[in-house]
Amino acid sequence: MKLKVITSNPGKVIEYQKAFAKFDVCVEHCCVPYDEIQTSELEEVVKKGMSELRAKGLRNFIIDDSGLFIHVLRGFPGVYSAYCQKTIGNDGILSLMKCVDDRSSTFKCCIGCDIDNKTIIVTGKCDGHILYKETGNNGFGYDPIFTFDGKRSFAEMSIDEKNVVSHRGNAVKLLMSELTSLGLINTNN
Ligand code: ITT
Repeated sequence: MKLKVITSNPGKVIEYQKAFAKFDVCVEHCCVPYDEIQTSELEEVVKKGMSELRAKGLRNFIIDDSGLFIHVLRGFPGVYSAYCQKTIGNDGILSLMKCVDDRSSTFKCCIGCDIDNKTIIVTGKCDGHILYKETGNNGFGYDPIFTFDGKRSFAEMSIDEKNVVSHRGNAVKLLMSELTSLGLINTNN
Protein backbone atom coordinates (compact mmCIF):
# COMPACT_ATOMS: atom_id res chain seq x y z
CA MET A 1 0.00 0.00 0.00
CA LYS A 2 1.15 3.52 -0.82
CA LEU A 3 0.27 6.76 0.98
CA LYS A 4 1.29 10.30 0.14
CA VAL A 5 2.47 12.31 3.13
CA ILE A 6 1.65 15.96 2.53
CA THR A 7 3.78 18.22 4.67
CA SER A 8 6.37 20.98 4.48
CA ASN A 9 8.26 19.38 7.38
CA PRO A 10 11.03 16.89 6.39
CA GLY A 11 11.29 15.73 10.03
CA LYS A 12 7.74 14.42 9.90
CA VAL A 13 8.44 12.60 6.61
CA ILE A 14 11.33 10.58 8.08
CA GLU A 15 9.24 9.65 11.12
CA TYR A 16 6.37 8.48 8.88
CA GLN A 17 8.69 6.51 6.60
CA LYS A 18 10.07 4.60 9.59
CA ALA A 19 6.72 4.15 11.38
CA PHE A 20 4.81 2.95 8.30
CA ALA A 21 7.64 0.67 7.12
CA LYS A 22 6.74 -1.64 10.04
CA PHE A 23 3.28 -2.06 8.47
CA ASP A 24 4.52 -2.47 4.88
CA VAL A 25 3.09 0.90 3.88
CA CYS A 26 5.19 2.85 1.42
CA VAL A 27 5.34 6.59 2.00
CA GLU A 28 5.76 9.15 -0.75
CA HIS A 29 6.49 12.75 0.25
CA CYS A 30 4.47 15.48 -1.49
CA CYS A 31 4.82 19.14 -0.75
CA VAL A 32 1.41 20.61 -1.62
CA PRO A 33 0.53 23.78 0.28
CA TYR A 34 -2.86 24.07 2.01
CA ASP A 35 -4.41 26.60 4.40
CA GLU A 36 -4.08 25.88 8.10
CA ILE A 37 -7.05 27.68 9.64
CA GLN A 38 -6.76 29.26 13.09
CA THR A 39 -9.04 27.34 15.44
CA SER A 40 -8.84 25.80 18.90
CA GLU A 41 -8.85 22.18 17.66
CA LEU A 42 -6.13 20.31 15.72
CA GLU A 43 -8.88 18.15 14.21
CA GLU A 44 -10.61 21.16 12.64
CA VAL A 45 -7.35 22.20 10.96
CA VAL A 46 -6.96 18.69 9.57
CA LYS A 47 -10.56 18.42 8.31
CA LYS A 48 -10.30 21.76 6.50
CA GLY A 49 -6.90 20.87 5.03
CA MET A 50 -8.22 17.54 3.78
CA SER A 51 -11.17 19.07 1.94
CA GLU A 52 -8.89 21.62 0.31
CA LEU A 53 -6.47 18.91 -0.85
CA ARG A 54 -9.31 16.70 -2.11
CA ALA A 55 -10.67 19.66 -4.07
CA LYS A 56 -7.23 19.85 -5.69
CA GLY A 57 -7.67 16.21 -6.79
CA LEU A 58 -5.39 14.54 -4.24
CA ARG A 59 -6.31 11.02 -3.09
CA ASN A 60 -4.76 8.41 -0.79
CA PHE A 61 -2.85 10.83 1.40
CA ILE A 62 -2.26 11.80 5.01
CA ILE A 63 -1.70 15.18 6.62
CA ASP A 64 -1.03 15.93 10.27
CA ASP A 65 -1.46 18.89 12.54
CA SER A 66 0.55 18.64 15.73
CA GLY A 67 1.08 20.76 18.81
CA LEU A 68 2.73 20.97 22.21
CA PHE A 69 0.24 21.65 25.01
CA ILE A 70 1.87 22.94 28.21
CA HIS A 71 -0.52 22.40 31.10
CA VAL A 72 0.50 25.33 33.33
CA LEU A 73 0.19 27.66 30.30
CA ARG A 74 -3.39 26.37 29.80
CA GLY A 75 -2.42 24.46 26.67
CA PHE A 76 -0.23 27.14 25.03
CA PRO A 77 1.32 26.95 22.45
CA GLY A 78 -1.09 24.13 21.36
CA VAL A 79 -2.69 25.04 18.05
CA TYR A 80 -0.28 28.00 17.83
CA SER A 81 2.78 25.71 18.00
CA ALA A 82 4.03 26.45 14.48
CA TYR A 83 3.77 30.23 14.96
CA CYS A 84 5.33 30.03 18.41
CA GLN A 85 8.25 27.93 17.13
CA LYS A 86 8.86 30.46 14.32
CA THR A 87 8.65 33.50 16.59
CA ILE A 88 9.84 32.90 20.18
CA GLY A 89 11.24 29.39 19.53
CA ASN A 90 12.42 26.98 22.23
CA ASP A 91 14.29 29.77 24.05
CA GLY A 92 11.04 31.72 24.37
CA ILE A 93 9.21 28.71 25.80
CA LEU A 94 12.06 28.10 28.27
CA SER A 95 11.87 31.77 29.36
CA LEU A 96 8.11 31.52 29.91
CA MET A 97 8.75 28.42 32.06
CA LYS A 98 11.75 29.88 33.92
CA CYS A 99 10.43 29.75 37.51
CA VAL A 100 7.71 27.19 36.91
CA ASP A 101 7.78 23.87 38.80
CA ASP A 102 4.86 22.18 37.04
CA ARG A 103 6.43 21.33 33.68
CA SER A 104 3.92 18.72 32.57
CA SER A 105 2.86 18.90 28.95
CA THR A 106 1.31 16.81 26.20
CA PHE A 107 2.29 16.51 22.57
CA LYS A 108 -0.64 15.78 20.26
CA CYS A 109 -0.68 14.68 16.64
CA CYS A 110 -3.91 14.61 14.65
CA ILE A 111 -3.61 12.60 11.43
CA GLY A 112 -6.17 12.88 8.64
CA CYS A 113 -6.08 10.04 6.14
CA ASP A 114 -7.86 9.94 2.79
CA ILE A 115 -8.04 6.38 1.53
CA ASP A 116 -10.41 4.67 -0.92
CA ASN A 117 -12.70 7.72 -0.73
CA LYS A 118 -12.96 7.35 3.05
CA THR A 119 -11.77 9.77 5.72
CA ILE A 120 -10.12 8.59 8.91
CA ILE A 121 -9.07 11.02 11.63
CA VAL A 122 -7.08 9.89 14.68
CA THR A 123 -5.22 11.74 17.42
CA GLY A 124 -2.16 10.33 19.15
CA LYS A 125 -0.82 11.76 22.40
CA CYS A 126 2.36 11.66 24.43
CA ASP A 127 2.54 12.97 28.00
CA GLY A 128 5.84 14.32 29.24
CA HIS A 129 7.64 17.36 30.64
CA ILE A 130 9.41 20.51 29.50
CA LEU A 131 13.11 20.41 30.26
CA TYR A 132 15.08 23.33 31.78
CA LYS A 133 17.36 23.66 28.76
CA GLU A 134 17.65 22.42 25.18
CA THR A 135 19.28 18.99 25.00
CA GLY A 136 20.17 16.78 22.03
CA ASN A 137 20.71 17.26 18.32
CA ASN A 138 18.20 14.90 16.71
CA GLY A 139 14.66 15.60 15.62
CA PHE A 140 13.11 19.00 15.02
CA GLY A 141 10.95 21.72 16.52
CA TYR A 142 10.28 21.24 20.23
CA ASP A 143 12.17 17.91 20.47
CA PRO A 144 15.17 19.39 22.40
CA ILE A 145 12.94 20.72 25.23
CA PHE A 146 10.50 17.80 25.61
CA THR A 147 11.13 14.63 27.60
CA PHE A 148 8.84 11.63 27.69
CA ASP A 149 10.63 9.62 30.37
CA GLY A 150 12.31 12.40 32.38
CA LYS A 151 15.71 11.07 31.29
CA ARG A 152 16.26 11.97 27.63
CA SER A 153 14.76 14.64 25.40
CA PHE A 154 13.12 13.53 22.14
CA ALA A 155 16.17 15.09 20.46
CA GLU A 156 18.39 12.54 22.23
CA MET A 157 16.38 9.57 20.94
CA SER A 158 16.66 7.83 17.59
CA ILE A 159 13.67 8.12 15.24
CA ASP A 160 12.70 4.51 16.01
CA GLU A 161 12.86 5.14 19.76
CA LYS A 162 10.80 8.33 19.43
CA ASN A 163 8.18 6.56 17.25
CA VAL A 164 7.59 3.90 19.94
CA VAL A 165 6.32 6.49 22.45
CA SER A 166 5.60 9.71 20.55
CA HIS A 167 2.31 11.40 19.69
CA ARG A 168 2.99 10.73 15.98
CA GLY A 169 3.98 7.09 16.56
CA ASN A 170 0.81 6.59 18.64
CA ALA A 171 -1.32 8.26 15.95
CA VAL A 172 0.13 5.91 13.31
CA LYS A 173 -0.73 2.89 15.50
CA LEU A 174 -4.33 4.16 15.87
CA LEU A 175 -4.57 4.78 12.12
CA MET A 176 -3.30 1.30 11.27
CA SER A 177 -5.77 -0.29 13.64
CA GLU A 178 -8.66 1.72 12.05
CA LEU A 179 -7.51 0.74 8.54
CA THR A 180 -7.33 -2.90 9.61
CA SER A 181 -10.77 -2.94 11.22
CA LEU A 182 -12.27 -1.32 8.11
CA GLY A 183 -10.67 -4.08 6.04
CA LEU A 184 -8.65 -1.54 4.07
CA ILE A 185 -5.35 -3.14 4.96
CA ASN A 186 -4.15 -6.57 5.99
CA THR A 187 -1.57 -6.56 8.72
CA ASN A 188 -0.37 -9.03 11.28
CA ASN A 189 1.52 -6.35 13.20
P1 ITT B 1 3.17 20.91 8.12
O1 ITT B 1 1.98 21.66 8.72
O2 ITT B 1 3.54 21.38 6.74
O3 ITT B 1 2.97 19.42 8.18
P2 ITT B 1 4.61 22.02 10.39
O4 ITT B 1 6.02 21.87 10.86
O5 ITT B 1 4.06 23.43 10.26
O6 ITT B 1 4.46 21.21 9.02
P3 ITT B 1 2.64 21.46 12.48
O7 ITT B 1 1.83 22.68 12.19
O8 ITT B 1 1.91 20.19 12.68
O9 ITT B 1 3.70 21.16 11.31
O10 ITT B 1 3.59 21.65 13.72
C1 ITT B 1 3.45 22.69 14.66
C2 ITT B 1 4.79 22.95 15.29
O11 ITT B 1 5.08 21.89 16.18
C3 ITT B 1 5.95 23.07 14.31
O12 ITT B 1 6.78 24.12 14.74
C4 ITT B 1 6.66 21.73 14.43
O13 ITT B 1 8.07 21.86 14.23
C5 ITT B 1 6.35 21.34 15.87
N1 ITT B 1 6.25 19.88 15.97
C6 ITT B 1 5.34 19.08 15.37
N2 ITT B 1 5.59 17.79 15.63
C7 ITT B 1 6.71 17.78 16.40
C8 ITT B 1 7.51 16.76 16.96
O14 ITT B 1 7.22 15.48 16.77
N3 ITT B 1 8.57 17.11 17.68
C9 ITT B 1 8.89 18.40 17.88
N4 ITT B 1 8.21 19.43 17.37
C10 ITT B 1 7.12 19.12 16.64
